[in-house]
Amino acid sequence: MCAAIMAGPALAFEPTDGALGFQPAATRIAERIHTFHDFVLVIIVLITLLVLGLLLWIIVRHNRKANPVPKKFSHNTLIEVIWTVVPALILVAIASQSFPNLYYQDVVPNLQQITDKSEKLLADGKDSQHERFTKDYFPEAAEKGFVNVKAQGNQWNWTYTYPDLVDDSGYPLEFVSNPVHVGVSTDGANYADATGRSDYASKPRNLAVDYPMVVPQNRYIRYYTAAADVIHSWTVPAFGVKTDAVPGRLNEGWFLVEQPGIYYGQCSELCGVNHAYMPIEVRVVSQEQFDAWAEQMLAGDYEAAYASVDVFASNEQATQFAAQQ
Ligand SMILES: [Cu+2]
Repeated sequence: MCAAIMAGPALAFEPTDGALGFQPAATRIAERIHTFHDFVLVIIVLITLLVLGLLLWIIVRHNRKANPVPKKFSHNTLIEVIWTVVPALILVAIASQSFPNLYYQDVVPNLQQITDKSEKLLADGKDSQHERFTKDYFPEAAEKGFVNVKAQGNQWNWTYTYPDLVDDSGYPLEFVSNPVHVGVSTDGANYADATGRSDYASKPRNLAVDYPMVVPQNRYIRYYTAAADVIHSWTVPAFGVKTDAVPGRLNEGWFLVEQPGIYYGQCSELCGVNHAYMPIEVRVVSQEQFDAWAEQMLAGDYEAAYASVDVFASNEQATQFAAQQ
């Protein structure tokens, strides 16, 4: 049991009361977004202070009493050059940080290139370069290939499909992920009826689902989004991931999570009356747990599969467990 807990989800990533800032980053994508956010925040604060200072200066020094006879010049070439060039440079500075992040997140990595580059850097003895490279790229995971998952938005739940996990008749693993609670009540009658579980009171409201998306830790996850009816958006804040799910289109993205845990998100594109009640729950588990879960799901034993990844009865327990580490 102890070993099972040790290997199980250890952190809960969800909104918390009174929190300021982002949920902790669970992926390199989110880390880079947070760094970029902090960088832009400094620029924003400096500009705001400058504008505030100029305003105060004008209010105090150039009001009617302090400055009864205003000067009447209409041009100042130097100052016009400054207020054109400096903002342009600020925008270039922001873009220089923003575009690499966009590219990093938007382009699904070429795993072969990652493996090759990692091997080449090591072979050339460029250890420090290799260390920097492995901050953003994960050669060990790249060697294992992608885990593919499709998230289809429906009014109002998500369907997850694992095209690589195929049963004996050739059908891929596919299941619907329904919310535990619907609406403002914490009543989970539908959930209890459907699953036979009675733990709905301990689940985070409007975040928990009956059958979560499950992925292995330290693997490149390539996800696709699609929609059955209207536009939805598949979002997990701790991953720094948000991809529109558009009817008739297939969008894609990727993430890699090192830390096992329970990660929550919500549909982030207004999609109708129950938009607030189609949450996203991702459980990141060890490869062994993932394989066992997949086998049970393919065999149709959803409850046993769920139990195998539900090492913690509640997120509170998961958080407490993580705090004790
Ligand atoms: Cu939606």
